Amino acid sequence: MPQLEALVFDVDGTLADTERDGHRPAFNRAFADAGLDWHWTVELYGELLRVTGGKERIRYYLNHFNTAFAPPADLDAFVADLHRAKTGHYTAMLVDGAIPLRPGVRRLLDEARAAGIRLAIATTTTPENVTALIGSALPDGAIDWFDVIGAGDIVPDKKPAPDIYVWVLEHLAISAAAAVAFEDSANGVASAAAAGFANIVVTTNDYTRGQDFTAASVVLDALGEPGAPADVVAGEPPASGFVDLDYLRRLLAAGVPA
Ligand code: XBP
Ligand code: MG
Repeated sequence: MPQLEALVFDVDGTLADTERDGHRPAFNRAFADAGLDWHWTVELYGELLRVTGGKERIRYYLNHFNTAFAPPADLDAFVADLHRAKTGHYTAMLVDGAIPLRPGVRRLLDEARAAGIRLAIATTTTPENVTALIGSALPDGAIDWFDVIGAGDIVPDKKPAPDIYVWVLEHLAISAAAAVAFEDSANGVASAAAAGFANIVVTTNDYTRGQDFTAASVVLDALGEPGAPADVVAGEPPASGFVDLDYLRRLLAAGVPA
């Protein structure tokens, strides 16, 4: 039976609720800077989240929601410039510590580190955004808690493609059977499952609740904390009320989706 060796975390929506009040306003500020009258509302952004990757999301918006816009000759450079400005706004926002980690995340990171379980990140977001969030929400030097950080354009195809999880597993030099993936979205679950993960813990949020999480081991509203148990949507509830290493080891032993 495989031993638990690593926890692999998605970032946006999983480590922290970054989309609605972080990435979305950062996109809007970049649009305003560029003199564009585009505005991504909370509702529209929910539609746009169907596509992962900020540059890909801008193109998806133009192709499906703003077809009247006459694109400049060099669309790649235009999108890249907008996205660079957006990353600047987003990381500046995080310097102020504006977006905390989700409940239970810090507790689980601490428990894993104390037990010698390795930590990794598999995300679609830009690497600077990961550094900024970790720097803002965790103690100095916490970026080094993570052995492997797979982010952004490091792989050709973003989630739901398996590329980023495959890349992280290769760099951890372990098999998917010895790891647990933490996700918040159907795109993320599809990516991890296609990379071979059987152990996938989903914590939903306002944008992802109700998505298809068939390939997940368990679906909860949060990781939970002592005294603040998680609500379990599908799968075996943690006996303690919150996701801890003991629960994750049981998942690994069971090895079957919810
Ligand atoms: C995250 C994303 C990212 C962020 C924005 O998806 O899709 O695009 O929304 O960051 P996941 P960038 O949580 O599944 O990894 O603008 O840097 O792409
Ligand atoms: Mg996510």
